Amino acid sequence: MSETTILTTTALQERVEAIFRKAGLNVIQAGALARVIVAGERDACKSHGVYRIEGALRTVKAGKVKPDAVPELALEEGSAIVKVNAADGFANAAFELALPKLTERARSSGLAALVINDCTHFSALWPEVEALTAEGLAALVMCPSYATVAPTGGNKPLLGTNPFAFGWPRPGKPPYVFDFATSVAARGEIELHRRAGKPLPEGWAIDAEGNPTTDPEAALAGAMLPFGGHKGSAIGTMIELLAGIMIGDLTSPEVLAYLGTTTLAPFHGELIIAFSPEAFAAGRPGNPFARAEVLFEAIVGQGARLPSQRRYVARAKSEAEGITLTAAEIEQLDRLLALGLDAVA
Ligand code: NDP
Ligand code: PYC
Repeated sequence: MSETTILTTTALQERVEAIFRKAGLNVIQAGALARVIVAGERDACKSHGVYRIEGALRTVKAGKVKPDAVPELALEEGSAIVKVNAADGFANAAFELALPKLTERARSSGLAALVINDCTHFSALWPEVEALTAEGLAALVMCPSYATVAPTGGNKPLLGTNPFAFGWPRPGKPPYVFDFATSVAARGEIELHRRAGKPLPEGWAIDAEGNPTTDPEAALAGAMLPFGGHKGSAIGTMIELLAGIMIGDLTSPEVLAYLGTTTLAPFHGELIIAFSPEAFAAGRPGNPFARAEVLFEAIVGQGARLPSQRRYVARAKSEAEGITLTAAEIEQLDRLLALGLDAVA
């Protein structure tokens, strides 16, 4: 068995933050990015954990994200739309800045939306969702990525892997959260298969000629497929419309044209909608949280599991025992810390 190292979340946070600081990120960008990457690793979401650091640094080095960006909040009195401009920095710092206002407005109006513009977003969406469920709010989060997915019936990359996430608060329990790419799998999973020299499961991708493939290289050169056929294709398209065109930001094909590559983290916008279940249910019978518990119990009662349960189990283990990293991952962290941007091509 290869050697492994166990780190506490605090120790990993310090290491990842130090890597980003060495690469020239300011305190708010470095802190926010490290928090989502460490959370991914802690929750056993390898496709959005420490493996993503290199891509973030590559994007900084290519000049496609501003490492010292200071996001700016734009508030219109009485509006349910909170806007934050990430100022060409990472989305995560902009989200952290805008979260209190989004929460306040969702509570006072029952519903509020946060628009993040001009941001680079490469992380999972559940950190945003969980920040809102922790405030007793339900949440929907979505963003485009870059054109890598063929629409159902088509054979060329057009839509992004466009992640879509939802959360519902559960008093005294971890929230109900799902978070998935609208492609069969996240692109990060294809890259992890390529690195491990493993074939892809059938049905994930087509090659550049439009033929089904299980070869990760051929899939990266061809196109990924939407989940659920025409249904995933339609949801992916909706995300381009709502979290791209509607908020005046880039769609996935525009992102790819702007970056010219999928090896850098995508630059676009993000849409976050927060709901107060109490405000929506006011005047109707039953407590929405208690009624939701009946539904969750019925799901689990059939032997099904709730989404995010795997993550919560992994989180509890990481919190109790620390986060296990392979020797190769530790070596990579050391290299990135020692060399900064010189470590990436
Ligand atoms: P998965 O298919 O691994 O998981 C999707 C969701 O389904 C998770 O909430 C998962 O919970 C849940 N789930 C999985 N299996 C079951 C089951 N048997 N029963 C009930 N629930 C289940 O996710 P993807 O590979 O599609 O996406 C991975 C991540 O990639 C996401 O976090 C997404 O945000 C991110 N991503 C980010 C992009 C970006 O541009 N920023 C682009 C695309 C993806 P659990 O985790 O507990 O297994
Ligand atoms: O895993 O599909 C993905 C992805 C694209 C951009 C960030 N993550």
